[in-house]
Amino acid sequence: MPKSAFVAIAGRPSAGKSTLVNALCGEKVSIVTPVPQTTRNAVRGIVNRSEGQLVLMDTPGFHISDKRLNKRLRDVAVDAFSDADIVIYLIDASRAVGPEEEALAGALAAAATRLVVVINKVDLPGAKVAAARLFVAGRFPAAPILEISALKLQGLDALLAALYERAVEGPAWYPEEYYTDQEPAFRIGEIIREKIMLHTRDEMPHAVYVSYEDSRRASDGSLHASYDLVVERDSQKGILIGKGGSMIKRIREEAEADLAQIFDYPVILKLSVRVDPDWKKDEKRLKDLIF
Ligand SMILES: Nc1nc2c(ncn2[C@@H]2O[C@H](COP(=O)(O)OP(=O)(O)OP(=O)(O)O)[C@@H](O)[C@H]2O)c(=O)[nH]1
Ligand SMILES: [Mg+2]
Repeated sequence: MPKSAFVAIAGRPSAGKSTLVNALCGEKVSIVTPVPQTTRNAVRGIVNRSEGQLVLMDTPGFHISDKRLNKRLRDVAVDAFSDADIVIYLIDASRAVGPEEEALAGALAAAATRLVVVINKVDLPGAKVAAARLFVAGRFPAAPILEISALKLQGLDALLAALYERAVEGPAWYPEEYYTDQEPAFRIGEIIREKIMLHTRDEMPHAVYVSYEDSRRASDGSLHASYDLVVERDSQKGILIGKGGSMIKRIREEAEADLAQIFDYPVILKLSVRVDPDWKKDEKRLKDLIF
């Protein structure tokens, strides 16, 4: 009888959670940038093997802040840890353990019996693996500790073996050919957001949301999709458009190139920029965007 499990991935911003989901699924499921708090949703990636099905739940990086957006991101992450059968606690060995790690470990106390601790970025020369081990051994003495590099695909077979060992017999939740359950409109919006974050990371990585407007299939099979890039201020609108439209063109072209790898039909984007100074203050909007 095959096994199945929901596996949430917990970690500080930029710990490598989305990189790990993509590495385990072998596909670009979740966007990755060097900017902390890139992921805003509990994005699901699905691993299908002869042992059974793992549904991986990527989560927003756990960050302590009173801002509405951060609170919403934290709620989404904590909900995912609470619901999961197994929780991967991903620790970034390239950074020192600090108050944020302490707070996350505190939030994971309720999941202590379901934890698999994974120390990431061991490929980096300055990786503080011993310090990370000491930290978790003090807090979660019964949890297994594995070492990986999600980027260099090291240690992933041992991690999968540990996850399948903990999964229980049960039905697959998704058809075997699925590696994610995201709707195309959401996925396309995320790829656009990734390009925005990569190219405007110093100016406004968190000021933007990407709003799906509409789409249609052309007779040649291509998908024509319109998105609004919503920013908080006029000055940000200028940055996003760039000189003579150069920035928005670059974002569109790079997103279309990625989408050509993901979908088996061409995706043609129409991007517009608009300003909404209050989008982050609107509780309902945040709930619609961050889930
Ligand atoms: N050297 C190295 N870099 C890594 C590794 N895993 C992830 N990274 C890098 O760390 C950065 C953040 O990776 P993400 O996967 O976006 O991290 P995340 O935890 O999803 O971040 P948030 O969504 O912001 O919480 C990116 O620049 C990755 O390339 C690793 O194993 N080794
Ligand atoms: Mg992420």
